Amino acid sequence: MPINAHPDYLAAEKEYSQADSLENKIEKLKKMISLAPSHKGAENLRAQLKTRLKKFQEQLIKAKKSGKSTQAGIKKGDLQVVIIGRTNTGKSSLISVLTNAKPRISSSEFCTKKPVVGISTHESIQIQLIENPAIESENYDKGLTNSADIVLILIKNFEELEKFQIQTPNQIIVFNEFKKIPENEKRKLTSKFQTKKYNFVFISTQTCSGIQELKKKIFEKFDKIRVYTKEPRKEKSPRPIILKKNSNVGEVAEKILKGFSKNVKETKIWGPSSKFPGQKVGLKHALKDLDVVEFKTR
Ligand SMILES: Nc1nc2c(ncn2[C@@H]2O[C@H](COP(=O)(O)OP(=O)(O)OP(=O)(O)O)[C@@H](O)[C@H]2O)c(=O)[nH]1
Ligand SMILES: [Mg+2]
Repeated sequence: MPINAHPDYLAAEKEYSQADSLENKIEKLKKMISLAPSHKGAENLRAQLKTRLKKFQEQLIKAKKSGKSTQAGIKKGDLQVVIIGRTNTGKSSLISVLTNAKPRISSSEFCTKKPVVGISTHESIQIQLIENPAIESENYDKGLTNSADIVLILIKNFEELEKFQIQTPNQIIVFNEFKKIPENEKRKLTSKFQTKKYNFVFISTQTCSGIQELKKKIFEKFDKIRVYTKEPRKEKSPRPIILKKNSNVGEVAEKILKGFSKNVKETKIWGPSSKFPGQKVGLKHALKDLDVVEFKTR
């Protein structure tokens, strides 16, 4: 090793190579720079690292401005819900109630520094939930919120809501009851939410009250349909395919496999969009939630 680097530097280099987001890369690169050898022979190395750091920092500014997600490695699911809120509103608690994710839950502030991803299964479909780090922190990922199908805004009191600039038609206000709210108080809050035409639900991540109602609301809000597929003389698929509303038969085939629609010889359907069970339809036939589609290929 010509530059004679310290083992700490090599360890930092390894961490850098494993960094999964731009922010993370910058952090690790800074560490590498601080641990890089200071002798003359390593001048080139130090210069290279600094140039790289500058490049990443510029990329980050650009990404933040454009509102694109800077997180690598989160593959967007068909149904994606992002939880946002101020620190200590119970975002990590909520994602651990709803999904298989086990993030750290703590009364110390800004505990979650990177998005947490979890999967929730509801009526045989999988929903991807993500906890976005606290909205008032530098780790908050705006791009993630922008690309979500549904945004859950988690609050502990009504006043918190005033601080949110985000207003999307696909948001649900989730009021986390840290202390049980008396019924008369709840009625007052409910009318406040209703005046503002908010879609809202009261929950508690501790007692799990309201969690079923929240799941139902999430599910209803997706502008998607579930379509089962089957092969002739076989049972329908155990899991439905998720498609946007008004998708047609051709789009189902393409979702199974790109180019598959060209091989389809005949299609039969069962369910809400069919006139009768086993109706033969063309590729342009628009489907409805819970239809079953059977493809016969050439
Ligand atoms: N009493 C009560 N405490 C709760 C409830 N939900 C969360 N907490 C507590 O509130 C604190 C913060 O919870 P977290 O789930 O870590 O909050 P967070 O929004 O993820 O916080 P950061 O990621 O640090 O921004 C923890 O001490 C939780 O135990 C609730 O419904 N009732
Ligand atoms: Mg958290």
